[in-house]
Amino acid sequence: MSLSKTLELDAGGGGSGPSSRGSSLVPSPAHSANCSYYRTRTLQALTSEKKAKKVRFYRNGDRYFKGLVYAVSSDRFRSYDALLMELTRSLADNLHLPQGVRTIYTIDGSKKITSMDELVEGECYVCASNEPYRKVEYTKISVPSWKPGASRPEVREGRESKDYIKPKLVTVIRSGVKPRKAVRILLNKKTAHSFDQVLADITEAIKLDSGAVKRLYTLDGKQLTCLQDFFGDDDVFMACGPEKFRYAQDDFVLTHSTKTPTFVNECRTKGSRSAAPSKTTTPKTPSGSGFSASRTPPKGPARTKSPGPGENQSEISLTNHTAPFSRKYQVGKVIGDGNFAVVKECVERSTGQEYALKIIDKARCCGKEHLIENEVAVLRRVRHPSIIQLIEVDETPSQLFLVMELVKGGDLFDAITSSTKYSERDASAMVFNLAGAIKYLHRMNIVHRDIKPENLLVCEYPDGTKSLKLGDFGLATVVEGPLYTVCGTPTYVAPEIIAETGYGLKVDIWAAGVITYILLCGFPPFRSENNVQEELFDQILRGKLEFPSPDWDAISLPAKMLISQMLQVNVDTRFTAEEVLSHPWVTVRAHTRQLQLL
Ligand code: PIT
Repeated sequence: MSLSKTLELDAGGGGSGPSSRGSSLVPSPAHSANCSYYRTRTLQALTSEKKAKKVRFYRNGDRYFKGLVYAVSSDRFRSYDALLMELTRSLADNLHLPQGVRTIYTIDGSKKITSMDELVEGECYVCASNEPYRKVEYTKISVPSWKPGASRPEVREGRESKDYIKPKLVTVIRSGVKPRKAVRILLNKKTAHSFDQVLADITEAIKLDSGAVKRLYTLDGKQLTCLQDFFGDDDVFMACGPEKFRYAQDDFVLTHSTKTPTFVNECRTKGSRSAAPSKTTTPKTPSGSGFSASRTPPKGPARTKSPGPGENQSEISLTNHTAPFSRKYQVGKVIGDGNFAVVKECVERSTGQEYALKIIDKARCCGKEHLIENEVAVLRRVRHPSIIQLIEVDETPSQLFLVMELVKGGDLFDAITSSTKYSERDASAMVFNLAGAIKYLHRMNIVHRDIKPENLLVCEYPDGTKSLKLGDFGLATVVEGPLYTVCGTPTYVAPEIIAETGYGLKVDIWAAGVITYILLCGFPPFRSENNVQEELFDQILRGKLEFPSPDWDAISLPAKMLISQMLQVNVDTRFTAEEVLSHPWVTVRAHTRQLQLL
């Protein structure tokens, strides 16, 4: 499930789209819609290095911007596309890179970077939209003293833009033998000035037996090296003195996924002595305690648990905000991630029932709150066999938790990459599921706006049959009039979105048409051979559909007819979801599948 490959740009047309801010339509080599699109991602996934590379990014032609340092790793950015999105989020605004970060140049402009693997530890790069590289003495704007071997970290952060600092409550646990101390610290622009100062504050708070806190690690063993590392996906850290960090993941098995230190034995608050829960095991809690056990999506706004006594966030607090959640669920491995969310497997302790848990980092979706609100509001309203079901919602001051139905077969993107194309029967069954989900949404006037293979999960049944479930409602919204917000993913984006003439429900049918085409031949209908987004958009606007030989020679005429109807540039002649569902290519095969199942 993709959580990050989505683009949004307000066209500023006074439309009724949810965003009124300019952001960016971000292209990506991975979405450039040429035939190597799928292979690109797979190769990247295979070769990308796990270890983070510290690199600095400048803005093309910007003489005053001192650059932003990122620790780039395949853990942090699932793809090059996700990195471009993140850079867009941090570097682009109405003035700078208004079309988002689309190209990364080497510092001298001699080469374009096309994958994360090409980034070199300690090097500087220049981010551009589509314009050519502009020569500026970038490295003289800011001396890159953060390079490997540079002495102290204070310089490396002193002059950086600190835009990434958003209020965030972190938990720091003393490493070493149990019982361990843990403290909770609020980081924000007032409390976090430099990496060293935060280390000193943590030292003061946690008082390691071995003296000062020298190093901090995430629970999966990655060392924090700069202030920005506090503001990533992790919010629980291990603090070490000069001694060697002993990484014992099993120590955290019960809790580390929810990032909840229920193994904490001893806590300190500022100005108070320790007062600690004295359990090292996860407490057994009656099911439902502190949490709705209902499978019915709760009505009304997401519940917010207001801080109780002693939970003043400006102090180091004893309170563990996620405790009720981790008592109810055991959280497991990551099954998807993105810019400001991660999806993990989880198990309801009382029933053994497995779910998917989407954890949204509130600090990182600053300015995008309307999208999260839309997502939750829409998810709460929907219930359909071809749509991922929301089970319940909870939140802490820093995170939002969406417990959802678990689908274990991966997403259609991965399925396509491993099997290239499908039989007409399989493809038709998938279109049947997808069109069913769309019909249901459209009846409620909900437009998904980001239908693509990454957002379709594959359900595998014991008899070997498969079906699709639609997820990621991050861009979904209720249609009350023409929408103008430019969003989606280039390969699947409908012409009326690009034309900015106002769009509605039928953009989902267009995307479904693109997916149907890909399912049958393995490549998208509208492509730019040179990876140029303008070229791709031009193809989409023209809507000239071809079924090139030999790939399409063996495909039936009804399949081609249906795709042609779904990919009509003219919205009025484009099929509705109902028309797709009653098309012979779908009904015949759907019936066949039903028979197979009997
Ligand atoms: C799964 C398995 C998986 C991902 C998901 C569910 C995610 C689903 C999802 C994500 C959203 C959303 C709705 C559903 O709005 O790998 O069972 O962002």
